Amino acid sequence: MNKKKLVFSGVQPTGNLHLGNYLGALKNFVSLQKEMDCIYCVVDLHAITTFQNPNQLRNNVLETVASFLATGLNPSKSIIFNQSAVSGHTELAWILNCISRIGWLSRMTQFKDKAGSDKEKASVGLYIYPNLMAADILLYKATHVPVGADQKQHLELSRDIAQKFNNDFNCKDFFPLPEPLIPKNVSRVMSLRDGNKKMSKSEESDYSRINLKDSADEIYKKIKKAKSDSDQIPDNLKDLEKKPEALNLINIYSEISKSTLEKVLNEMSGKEYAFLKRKLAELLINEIEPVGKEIKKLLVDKSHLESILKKGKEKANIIAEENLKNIREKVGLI
Ligand code: AQP
Repeated sequence: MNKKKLVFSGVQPTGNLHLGNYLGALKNFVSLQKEMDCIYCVVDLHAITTFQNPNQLRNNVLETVASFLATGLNPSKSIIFNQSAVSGHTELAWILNCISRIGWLSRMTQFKDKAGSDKEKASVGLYIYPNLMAADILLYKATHVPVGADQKQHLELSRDIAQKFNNDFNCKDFFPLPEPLIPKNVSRVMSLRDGNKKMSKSEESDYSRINLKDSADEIYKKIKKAKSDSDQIPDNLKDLEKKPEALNLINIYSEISKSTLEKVLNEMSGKEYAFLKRKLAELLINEIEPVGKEIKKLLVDKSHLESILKKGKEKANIIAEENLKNIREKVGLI
């Protein structure tokens, strides 16, 4: 770990990873691993901010590691571990709880979405989750954080917390201000059932998302049933933007086919949605089915996945402890 730039990102083990996680985060994780030192974390402590069945959680942690490997992360290049295995995350989170402001947290839109209408019943953990996320990043003094657009606000909060720490303890540049790396084209993959909601693991309907473990048949059926309309595909972006579900399908198509939105609109305009859906299903099956097969293969050998987490934890802990020593000193903790 001698290069200056350092990437950190996390994924919650809250269920099957899906096309949104893949296009919004995992693909970026893999390409960054070629250029920079990277730390990728299965953020199990974030997952428990909403109730998780313990056995299910254990399985989901291993499945998330399998998904990391199946999409191309290499544990000898990147550090892969689970958050709860490195206690520095919670120690720094406490310190940052004392830096972060209630007013800042109360502006976080994800809390409002996840807590729903009865906020009094949401866990305190869900409310202070963005402070733990800041600790995850700052514990390693990470400079770059690849995330989907839904995490942009939390990243901005991490920057505010880092800046306030540096000011409060008079240590300019102690924490770098982490930069979000958000994919340009598909920063937010939307639900296949509602083009105004993001694709999400916790959405009730499995038809709202393409899971990385879905079979060719499931992918085909889900795309076929994806919400669209009986009109023809428009020939310009302005009209397309009035149809969020169609825009989502076209966005996914252009990303997977590595084509621009304009080119895709040229190819598709005037055609029925059934035509787009058939072509999109083919592309997705080509890209996602091999990943799903690899995840299933990797899950057969759980001890291999556990050993990756163990080695990753040891490497992560060395960096975390070194940084924590300096952080404690700055704060005045003996
Ligand atoms: N729909 C999405 N489009 C683009 N990027 C997405 N990400 C998640 N959904 C989309 C990105 O994937 C990374 C890991 O996300 P996460 O699993 O840690 O948490 P999340 O954003 O809360 O994802 P889900 O699927 O919605 O999980 P649940 O339902 O458990 O809350 C992040 O970089 C995220 O931006």
